[in-house]
Amino acid sequence: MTIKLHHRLLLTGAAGGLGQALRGRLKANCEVLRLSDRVDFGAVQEGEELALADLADAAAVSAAVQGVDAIVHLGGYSVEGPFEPILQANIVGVYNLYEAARQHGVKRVVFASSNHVTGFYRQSQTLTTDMPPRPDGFYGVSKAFGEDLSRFYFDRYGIETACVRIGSSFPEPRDRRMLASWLSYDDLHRLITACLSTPVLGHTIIFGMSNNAVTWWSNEQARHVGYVPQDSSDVFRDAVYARTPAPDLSDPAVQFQGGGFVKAGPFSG
Ligand code: NAI
Ligand code: 15L
Repeated sequence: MTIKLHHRLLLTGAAGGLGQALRGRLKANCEVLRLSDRVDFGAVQEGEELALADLADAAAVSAAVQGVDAIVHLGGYSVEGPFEPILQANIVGVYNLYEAARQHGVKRVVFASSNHVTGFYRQSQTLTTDMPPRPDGFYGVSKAFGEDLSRFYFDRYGIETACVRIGSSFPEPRDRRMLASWLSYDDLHRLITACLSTPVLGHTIIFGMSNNAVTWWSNEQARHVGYVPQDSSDVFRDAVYARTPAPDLSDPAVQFQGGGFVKAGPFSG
């Protein structure tokens, strides 16, 4: 059973894929779940409230943050793409969120970072959380900005953040790459719960992955979070191999951890 440590919890990006997956699960963590996105998603249920906000709109973000005890920040541009919308959603947006947290005294944030912060490391490497970012596009750069900004707000204002470098969180791994990067929805919820409940979080980077046999990432430096994954991509391995072609080892999408993101674009227009 999850202990309800928070009275009111804010979930941004609530209308997205992970937001919808977490909406029901996070009700176990709080008395009131405040759902935010820039798109409407219909009626709220018991124990929920709605705060529509575009992340680029500082006043709307401030109103969404006011009165909450902690934030799970999933909202944003979630793939590689042109710089301008990434700038607004992920760079201006994360600044607006942390300024609102500072002004309203919110002391803990779980930030949905991404494996694309380190997408230009090779699939033959094992990363620790203190290795330098090697973003694989504008999207990865924007998440690296969020990680740095949250570290500044911790050092200066004491706002604790877990930067969860989510791998690939979908119902099942879609290809061979995701056998390494997969994070089940239940493990994502376990990870967020651990980040919200560990006594001292500090500013922590943690890879968001299930207990997959093939892995590129070590969470050895984030043991204080207490995240213990229960699921594994291994049960999907045979089916994934059966439906996908053998990898072309000369393809950058196969060589690098970021997969297809490393060759997306250019988006300069
Ligand atoms: P998604 O694209 O399905 O959901 C993102 C949500 O953010 C959408 O509902 C969208 O309306 C909202 N949003 C976009 N721009 C906004 C803005 N300017 N203002 C307010 N809301 C805005 O993405 P998904 O898969 O649910 O991912 C959630 C978060 O986790 C994202 O930040 C993504 O970068 C991150 N992530 C997800 C991974 C995955 O495997 N699903 C992997 C790594 C990171
Ligand atoms: C991400 O950061 C994206 O948000 C998600 O849609 C997937 O593409 C994931 O990375 C991945 O690397 O599989």
